[in-house]
Amino acid sequence: MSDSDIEEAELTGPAPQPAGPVSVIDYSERIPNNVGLATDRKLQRALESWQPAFLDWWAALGPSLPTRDVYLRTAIAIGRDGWASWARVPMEQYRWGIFLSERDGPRQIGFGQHMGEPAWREVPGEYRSELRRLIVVQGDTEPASVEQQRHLGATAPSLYDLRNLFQVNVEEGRHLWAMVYLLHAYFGRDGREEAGQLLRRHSGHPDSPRILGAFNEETTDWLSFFMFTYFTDRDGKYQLGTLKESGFDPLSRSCEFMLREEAHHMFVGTTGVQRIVARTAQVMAERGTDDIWRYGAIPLGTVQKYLNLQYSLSLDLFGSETSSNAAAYFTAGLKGRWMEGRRTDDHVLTAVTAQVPVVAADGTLSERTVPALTALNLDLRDEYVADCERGLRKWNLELDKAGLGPDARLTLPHPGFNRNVGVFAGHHVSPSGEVLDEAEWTRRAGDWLPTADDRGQVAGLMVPHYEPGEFASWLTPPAVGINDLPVEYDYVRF
Ligand code: BYC
Ligand code: FE
Ligand code: FE
Repeated sequence: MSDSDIEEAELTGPAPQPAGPVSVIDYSERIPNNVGLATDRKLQRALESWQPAFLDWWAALGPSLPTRDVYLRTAIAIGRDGWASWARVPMEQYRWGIFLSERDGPRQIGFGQHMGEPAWREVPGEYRSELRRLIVVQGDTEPASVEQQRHLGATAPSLYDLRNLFQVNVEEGRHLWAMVYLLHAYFGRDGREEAGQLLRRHSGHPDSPRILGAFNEETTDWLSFFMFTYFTDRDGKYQLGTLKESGFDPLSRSCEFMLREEAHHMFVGTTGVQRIVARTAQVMAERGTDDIWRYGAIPLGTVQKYLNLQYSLSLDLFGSETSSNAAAYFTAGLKGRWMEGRRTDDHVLTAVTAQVPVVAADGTLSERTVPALTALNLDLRDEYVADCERGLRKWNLELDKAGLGPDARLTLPHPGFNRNVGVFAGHHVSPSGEVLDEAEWTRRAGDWLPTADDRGQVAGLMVPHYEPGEFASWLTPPAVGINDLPVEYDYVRF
């Protein structure tokens, strides 16, 4: 890190900011916030130049379906009512705000070598580049998902679902703002440079792709979207959960606030897949066959293939099972564990070991012992997998309820299946955990992952349903509408 970096860090230090001249723009109106934007000239200048670039990006790579307005929840203040203000909003007028969760009192770092010290209100010089890296990686995923989902509006199964898609999209846009705020307020010139780059990398771009693998994949259709919000947004939930523990207090508080919004994204995924499975189960039971394309429903085998793909892509997002990066982040107090406060160990982990998987040259799977600090990516992944299982139980209940036999079940594939990151990368592992040779993998991959043909069949069902109360044939209507409104409300107007 250069001296000018340190200088900038000091210059751009945190609140309390000196009261500047009263601005001509009403910042709390245009950019709702609780970070003192109205009196922070430096931050205003940075955001004033970034905001037009953001709006250009939103127009070019945000939702492509033209609409008049959408029934949206907007965070306009931090309190109980303010964070969920409901209204019909033209999407380009959505107010992307900047919010930090509020704290009762001073907070202490809860893990690592700085355990017990007061949480940092500015960036410690020695951790500047690691913190910036974590914030950039987090920030990069948010606009990436908007890009991946941009064309889904054209084939929405209902206005209710269309509205949920747009709600997720604007909130991912706000999550980008949350990370850009941190870069602008705490990282000086290189923070501003990174904030610009977040709008210049694009999902799937051959020359400047998004940073993490899953965010360069196509979200081809609504089955893929619901799997994405279930599995990939859930990685977001878990990663934000670890950053919420961070010793860098502004990051911790940003992530805590983002997690509130993330709950809705989890809801969209869980209930979206559940409604598909419910329809599938119903049609399978009625027709006595699992070949149900011709009845306008999605066969369970196809649902399983999409699940296999999105789950394995999402497991890659946790990084390698053993990672010196993860150990360093934890020891430095930058990134904690899931529910760090509820763990009963010493929160330092220097004297503990953990088991991680290994694949031998002959394909045998076993485990080896490593320092627990280096196995923290796996620790988080294990928490995530247990959470994923909970949704699967709900989905399988739909199959149970329809009276289908024990073979009609969705399952999570083996963690080694279809992996590109970590110990399983470079090996071919079947969903049941057998290590296969190249030839056998090639022969069977189409049984486990969506083929062009599967995607084509799914695409055939993706026709838009824009009449209020109308739903596509391949999923059931939701049990209730949004914010106590009826299911048949016109959540989106054209
Ligand atoms: N693709 O040491 P390793 C969300 C890189 S989702 C490509 O094992 P580490 C959202 C890695 O960066 C949550 N590259 O990894 C969801 C490293 O590169 P460098 C996003 C990958 O650092 C839906 C190298 O490989 N937030 O919010 O321990 C919609 C060695 O890896 C991948 C975060 O991820 C991959 N999948 O852990 C909207 C939190 N995996 O550094 C939003 C911040 C690894 O050698 N990020 N690599 O150049 C982190 O904590 C860590 O960067 C990771 C990786 C957990 C991602
Ligand atoms: Fe997000
Ligand atoms: Fe999300």
